[in-house]
Amino acid sequence: MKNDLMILDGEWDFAFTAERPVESMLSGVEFSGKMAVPGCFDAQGAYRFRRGCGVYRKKVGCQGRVMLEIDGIGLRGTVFWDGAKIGELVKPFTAETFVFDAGGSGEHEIIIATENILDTSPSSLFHPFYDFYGYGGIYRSVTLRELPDVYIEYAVITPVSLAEGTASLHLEMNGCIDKVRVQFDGEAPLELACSGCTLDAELAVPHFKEWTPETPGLHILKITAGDDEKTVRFGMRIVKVENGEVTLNGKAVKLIGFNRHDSHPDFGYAMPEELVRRDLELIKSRGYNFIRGSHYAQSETVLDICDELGLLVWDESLGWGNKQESLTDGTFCSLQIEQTRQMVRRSINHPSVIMWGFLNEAKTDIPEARAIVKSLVDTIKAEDTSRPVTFATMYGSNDVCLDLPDIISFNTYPGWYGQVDAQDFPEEDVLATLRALTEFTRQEKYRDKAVILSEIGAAALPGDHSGLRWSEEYQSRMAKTVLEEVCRDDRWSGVAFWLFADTKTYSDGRALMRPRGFNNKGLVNEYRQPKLAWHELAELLKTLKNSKMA
Ligand code: ADA
Repeated sequence: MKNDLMILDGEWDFAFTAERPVESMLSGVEFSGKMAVPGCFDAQGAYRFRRGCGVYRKKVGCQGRVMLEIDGIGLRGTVFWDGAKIGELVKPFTAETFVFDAGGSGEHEIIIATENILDTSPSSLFHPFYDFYGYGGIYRSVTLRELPDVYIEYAVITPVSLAEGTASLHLEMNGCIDKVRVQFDGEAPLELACSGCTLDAELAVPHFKEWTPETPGLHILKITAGDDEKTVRFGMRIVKVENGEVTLNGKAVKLIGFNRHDSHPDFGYAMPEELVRRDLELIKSRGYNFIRGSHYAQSETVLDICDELGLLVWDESLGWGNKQESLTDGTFCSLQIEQTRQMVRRSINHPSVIMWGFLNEAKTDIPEARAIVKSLVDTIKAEDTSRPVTFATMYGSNDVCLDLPDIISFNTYPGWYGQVDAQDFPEEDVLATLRALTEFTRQEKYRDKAVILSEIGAAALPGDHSGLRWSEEYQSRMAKTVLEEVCRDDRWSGVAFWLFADTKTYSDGRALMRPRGFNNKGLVNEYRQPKLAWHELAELLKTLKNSKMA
């Protein structure tokens, strides 16, 4: 078998330069420093908050045709192998794969030149106005493997029937092969005939168990194709939107949880696994069942942990408040489509992912937005018909794209924006806003769609106990009012509170609304220390738990 994975994480040689080097400049780069991979070079230490290029170098022994996987970088980058360019990285947070001839046996050199310079052009996927910090570096793992002649490019296993314990398998190989072998959970292997370079089969999963939030049982499928071997972990669960509700394994489910940035002040978007796990365990332990992965494709680490804990995930591709000039820009649209397709193909086997999303708060109140929204829905459906699709709108009933997704998701901030002078918590206004939204979705054309409150919240500065705006008490009242309403009103399939933890953003231009340079709407602060709302909301949740809360 030629499938030994080399994990290239660890210490890389590093240089910080003003410009991203092109091939001809590589020999001039002096790698005088060291940097951790994964890591954001501007999160800590000498390069903290500096903008420029972080150039990483690693030596590696291999030969022949190889697959290099870079699971996510920011904000852009170029990859060189032995001094020659092999690819560009233009989609932050997106896993990219490069297959190429590594050359003869011996030591080779990889250089990944990243940059965190903010790009304001309409085609840019990461704008300076996004409300989360634009860190640079190699955010996620880098791996390499030597490839056999025929190898498995893509393997998807989709649960078909929970009554019969069957699942469909779809395989794509780079070349033709006449049979593959599959083995569930170490049971007796099965041989399946292949026609050409793909295989589609429906299989019975031996001793199958349902994957549910309470009992997140996982299965392992080992696939052998010639000299290649791939292992896929999956869960037997079926998610649908039926009669205006999200259902999981045939039962309506109420999704209650948080938007979460995969971010930490000391690590940026390269949070160590232990810290990610601690976040997710904390959320699960308080009785929540839902995470919206705002606002970029989630890492394998996040999704693996959610699979194991039984947390339900909204996975979305990168976007934030994108304006008309981007939504109608050819390059922007094709990058959106590519990154969304890559997200789906990358994470399709994770049972925790129960919906796909894209374009958070884009300008979807204009007809010009419809083409890209429709293309993104179609792109996802072409890859995966087993999950609903959504996007979070800030336009409420003025959105003109709500017929396109399966789930209508509203971001709304009553009691926070639009009334900055009022100091007391306006409970009636908050309830009136939520009720107007659900009323709007009761009309015939939206009746079959599920509805989620995808963002709502108030900022709190730890230690402010005035009871007024910005205090912990105000934030807690907001969260509790919303939770009660979402549990009371059956039209809501769920809520993702904004926000789990305070998250690094910028203060310039928003200084009044983003004190400390953080989005302060976390129920825990950036180091995950709880605010009052964290305790009070969980206490309330215990008393409200209903039969739809998985
Ligand atoms: C929006 C946006 C979030 C965050 C939030 C806020 O809804 O989607 O990313 O910026 O507003 O805190 O204002």
